Amino acid sequence: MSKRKALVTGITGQDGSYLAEFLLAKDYEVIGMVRRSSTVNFDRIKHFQDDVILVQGDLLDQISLLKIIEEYRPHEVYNLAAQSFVPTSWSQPVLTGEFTALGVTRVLDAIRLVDPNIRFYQASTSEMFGKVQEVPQKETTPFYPRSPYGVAKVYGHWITINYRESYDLFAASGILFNHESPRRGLEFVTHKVTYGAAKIKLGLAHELRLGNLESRRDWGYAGDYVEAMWLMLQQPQPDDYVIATGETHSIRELCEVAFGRLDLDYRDYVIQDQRFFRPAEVDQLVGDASKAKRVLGWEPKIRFHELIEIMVDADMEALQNRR
Ligand code: NAP
Ligand code: G4F
Repeated sequence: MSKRKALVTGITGQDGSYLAEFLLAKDYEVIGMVRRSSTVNFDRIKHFQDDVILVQGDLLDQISLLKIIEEYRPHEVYNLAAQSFVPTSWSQPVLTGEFTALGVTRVLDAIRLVDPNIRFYQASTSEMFGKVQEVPQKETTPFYPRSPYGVAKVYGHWITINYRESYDLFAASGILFNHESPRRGLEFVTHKVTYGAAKIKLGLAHELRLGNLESRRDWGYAGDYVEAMWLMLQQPQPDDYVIATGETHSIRELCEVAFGRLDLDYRDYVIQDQRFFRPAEVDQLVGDASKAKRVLGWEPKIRFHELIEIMVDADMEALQNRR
């Protein structure tokens, strides 16, 4: 029997790298779409780079998407590419809309034109709930996005549902709450804190400047969450699912755990800085993933404390190896 083929946009990102590893372990042929850049940014995928096919394409370029899908004829397409950093969405709102909103339509149109039997996964987000209308948030909770990023993702979510209903595509939207790992970008708060704490422990920094310490997030482990993406595309019918741990913690608690792992008191080092506050904040997110548990049989394995400790330990090791 020939191998199943999956196209992953955003393969160089945190989730793309874990998903590609997961699919390779399931014996998929993995095609990863990468943007051309003047220097390679394959840090997260270099350990399996030779096991996947990397092809150049961009969410801004319809022809590149059409050509890739036409040439490789994947059975499944995972659209993970996006401008994913919330603060950048205020400084580059139009570009964020082009990548994160319209980019989804470009991928869906390419699928519709080449082969409507291809199964499609859209990387939606708890940021769509924004100023939350219900606690905890589930699939039926109304959206109230609080950033240009959140607004763009609401478009991506609804165009996925619209193409499912208009063209009968197998298109699923995963509403994933924050998920982290040692491969998380350094600008996101978990990694900023774990890396910052490790640098302070090693005498490489003396303070850590952060924004709002009171906002709360439902943080899970990226390695667990990519399995849920795959499960969504193995169902008899396409649908939308919340993926979350059901626990919520503040940035202050995150600091306590990360610095505590290194026997440090975060209050001696963390400074609040207006530069890192947002024009509009999402104060609290906590998800109800009971539908994913019931239908997909999915549950998170790694919880908040363990996750943060894994990240601190990985940062300590990486910084020590660099010395
Ligand atoms: P990430 O680390 O920021 O990765 C984003 C990926 O998108 C990178 O591979 C990036 O390529 C690629 N990309 C950006 N613009 C592109 C374009 N115009 N054309 C082609 N590729 C482009 O994000 P992540 O944390 O892995 O998240 C994956 C997806 O899940 C994103 O859509 C994100 O919005 C969504 N999401 C994430 C979370 C979370 O907590 N991590 C939660 C919910 C939803 P370069 O390497 O070239 O920049
Ligand atoms: O880590 P963050 O930047 O993640 P945010 O905004 O929740 O977005 C992430 O999760 C979403 C899922 O809900 C994804 F869709 C999105 O792509 C991304 O992966 O910020 C988390 C919280 C915010 O309340 C922020 O105000 O941390 C607060 N924070 C406090 N100080 C900070 C900082 N965030 C950052 N990045 N840097 C700070 O210094």
